[in-house]
Amino acid sequence: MSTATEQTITLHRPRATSPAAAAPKNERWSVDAIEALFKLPFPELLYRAQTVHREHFDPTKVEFATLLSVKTGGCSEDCGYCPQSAKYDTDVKASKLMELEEVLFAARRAKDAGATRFCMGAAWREPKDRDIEKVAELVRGVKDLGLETCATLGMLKEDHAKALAEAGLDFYNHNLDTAPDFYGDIITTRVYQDRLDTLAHVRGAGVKVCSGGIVGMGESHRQRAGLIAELANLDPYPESVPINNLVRVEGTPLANQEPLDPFEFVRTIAVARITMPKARVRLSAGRQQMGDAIQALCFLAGANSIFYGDKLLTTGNPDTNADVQLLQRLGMGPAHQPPGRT
Ligand code: SAM
Ligand code: DTB
Ligand code: SF4
Repeated sequence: MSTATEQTITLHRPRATSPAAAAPKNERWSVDAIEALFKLPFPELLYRAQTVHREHFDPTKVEFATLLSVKTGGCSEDCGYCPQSAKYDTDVKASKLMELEEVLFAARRAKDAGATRFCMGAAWREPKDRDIEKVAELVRGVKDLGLETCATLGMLKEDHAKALAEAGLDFYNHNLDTAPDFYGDIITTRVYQDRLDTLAHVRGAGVKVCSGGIVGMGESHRQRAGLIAELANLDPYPESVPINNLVRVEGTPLANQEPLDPFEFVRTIAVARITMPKARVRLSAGRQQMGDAIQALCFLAGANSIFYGDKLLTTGNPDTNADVQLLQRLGMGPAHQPPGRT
């Protein structure tokens, strides 16, 4: 068994093509090796993460992805973190799928504000045939605006993945959420293998995979390593890896969960960067509660994507001005300058 301290960092040449152009290839990671990375002294871990990051990306550039909840609340699943589950008494009101024009209005606004990717989320266990037809229409419309498209609709069957691919879907987001041995503590209405099957259907249809997880749900140190091992050992590993810090929402079973040490969150980003060198590692939910200094550390640890816009799905996110200013203060900027901006 190799430990992280023994492991040498493989240095790759920066690629000529865009980072998401080809599916990333894998090195196999043991949970032990990943746990050893987590245990490195903080400066050593960040140095390693930065070294890997710079081999593949410009460390001053951050991708902007905007989220829109196209179908909110009333979900039949019991995910313990989620304010959209019908099983919990939260402030979220259930609504039906948004109309095309409403979605396009939001997508145009996101593009004008500088987003390059538009991610549509629906509070479904899984979409039905008629839902897929409607979402395919949304995907075509958003794609026509010149944005990258992403959807997160729950479990996806093979034929549904193909239909979305044909409509022009670039990415599908479906998170593994946590380690296999902690999963049953958080969700009982579906199993880990369902998640892996969905990711296989997405890959099979030629859609790029966006998959990550949530930390701060009461998982152990080893279980955080276990989540990263599952993601890094997907072959190929995901092109996008959202790392969410639990947003504790009143009414959910995790509302009173003890917050995670913010440095442990930064470590999770660093370990994701080291084990999935070519992925976009997205600093996702929880930024509003995190403060500028921890976000800056996350960028130093290799995060190079954020959700951009003042709302995630149902909870708050820093407003776009705050994000632009934070990046300016750090001498950083968006990965793709929108037309007309300098
Ligand atoms: N219903 C679909 C599904 O579960 O795949 C799509 C939407 S679901 C809200 C997308 C992801 O948001 C979840 O997998 C979870 O990782 C993340 N999420 C939901 N609630 C969260 C919370 N309170 N804090 C952090 N992340 C959360
Ligand atoms: C992901 O990993 N995080 C986003 C996106 N994918 C869909 C969702 C975060 C949701 C946070 C809670 C809410 O706003 O409802
Ligand atoms: Fe439903 Fe998705 Fe929330 Fe789970 S995470 S309750 S599947 S909306």
